[in-house]
Amino acid sequence: MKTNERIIVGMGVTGLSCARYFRALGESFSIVDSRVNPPGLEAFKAEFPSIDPVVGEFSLDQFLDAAELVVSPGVSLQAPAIKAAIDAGVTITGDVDLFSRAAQAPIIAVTGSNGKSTVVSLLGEMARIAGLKVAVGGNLDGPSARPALDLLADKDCDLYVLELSSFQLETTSMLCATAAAVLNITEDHMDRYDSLASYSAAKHRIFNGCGIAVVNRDDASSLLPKGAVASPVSIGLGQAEDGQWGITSEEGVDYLCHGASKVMPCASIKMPGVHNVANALTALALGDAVGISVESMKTALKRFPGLDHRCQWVSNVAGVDYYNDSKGTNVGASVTAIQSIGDMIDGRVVLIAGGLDKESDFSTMRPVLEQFVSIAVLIGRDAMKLARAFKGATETVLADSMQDAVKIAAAHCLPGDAVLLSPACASFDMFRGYAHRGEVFCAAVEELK
Ligand code: UMA
Ligand code: ADP
Repeated sequence: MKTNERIIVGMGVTGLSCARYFRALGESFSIVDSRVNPPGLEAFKAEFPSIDPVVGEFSLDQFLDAAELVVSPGVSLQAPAIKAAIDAGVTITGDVDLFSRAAQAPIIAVTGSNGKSTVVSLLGEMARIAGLKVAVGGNLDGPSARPALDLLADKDCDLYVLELSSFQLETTSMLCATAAAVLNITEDHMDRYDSLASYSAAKHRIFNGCGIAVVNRDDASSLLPKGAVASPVSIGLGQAEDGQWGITSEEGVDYLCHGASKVMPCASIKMPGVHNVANALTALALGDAVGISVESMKTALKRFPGLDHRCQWVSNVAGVDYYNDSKGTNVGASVTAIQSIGDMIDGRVVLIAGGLDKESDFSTMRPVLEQFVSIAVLIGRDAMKLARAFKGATETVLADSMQDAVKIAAAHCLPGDAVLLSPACASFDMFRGYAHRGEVFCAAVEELK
């Protein structure tokens, strides 16, 4: 017989937001975490003194008895105890599902392998400039990060803008976003998925029940799966058909356009790089879908400088530009960063890459390495894996620390070249996270002066 217990699985940011949500509704729950001493334990006990968290290896019996598991994104649905509960018919949900059922304002949702944080932050700016009360959160991290359920606390909210990861979408059955986008799909988190197809299928759940689906014409894997119900609007870097978003050229000037009508010159977008032109088009398509005025969106595009650690210009030292793309944590992001920076400069790119591999295929970087990169300075636990994959495409050299990597990179530059930190790897082998890695890079660049 089931205990009819609702169990929150995970005591991270998400688990805590779920606990607060159920408490506000007066609904009972228990909470578990597979770690013996999860980082949120003390904070949880202080906030919920009457609830006894269960920590340590998941209990299969407890899960099989449960009525519902509210699973945090960091916990795989393939974990044996979770999988057994699913097979036994226990309901699985997640914070985003709970959020979508409770939200009283339109939702814009964004997923994709790369560009999510940039697009949702830009949309937040667009909505604020248009005078809307907007709440931005979800997977988005950084100083103002808020898990989805915490956004419900904002009273009289006009619009929610959510960044969603494939992990969050796995537990989201019917999001019902007013407008949703899959920006692009390239390999990421292959330590958690058995194939690119299953990772992609998780991402496409964002379109379940959605009004307007925004897809990327230039990335076939972002396109709608067969039988999807949402009406698609596409963006792409070529000419756009009626109702779609794209680029048009007139007298040598490139313009963002909506069908045949010009919106603004691409050069007026403050964020650097051609990938940010694609991000701008997606934000325009999503903003337009919820009725944000084009004038407000143009103003935001002219003002928004982009987020730190994303192709962020750091400094010019001795005629060499230094860019911090520490958030380039997968191969697709680094390929884009190399291409965007490589296209912008007269000289060559000196790449600093490496860290903790997520079972990526680094050989897919070879074409951009050949085209733009004079040397790759490799750091971190999996530096040798990158060195093997890069062999013959560009010269490589190993460095022991970020400081050494920056010094070696500087020594290989000529004026007009650029040094780009875009690791294509996670950072936790050497740093507290990508932001820490980016800060150490910026400090090392300062030391060159
Ligand atoms: N964990 C366990 N056992 C548990 C529960 C968690 O070992 O029982 C581990 C997980 O494997 C993971 C860590 O604890 O290593 C945190 O997991 P979590 O689900 O508790 O994470 P939260 O603190 O709730 O943060 C999550 C997102 N993290 C992940 O998906 C891993 C945050 O995205 C997100 O900002 C937050 O919810 C609010 O929505 C971060 C992230 O790295 C930024 N996301 C990945 C990415 O962007 O690539 C997907
Ligand atoms: P996410 O939230 O999906 O990780 P971010 O906006 O934080 O995305 O950007 C992470 C990195 O991805 C950037 O530093 C850049 O290298 C790359 N990137 C950003 N936008 C795009 C895009 N539209 N296509 C491909 N790569 C991108």
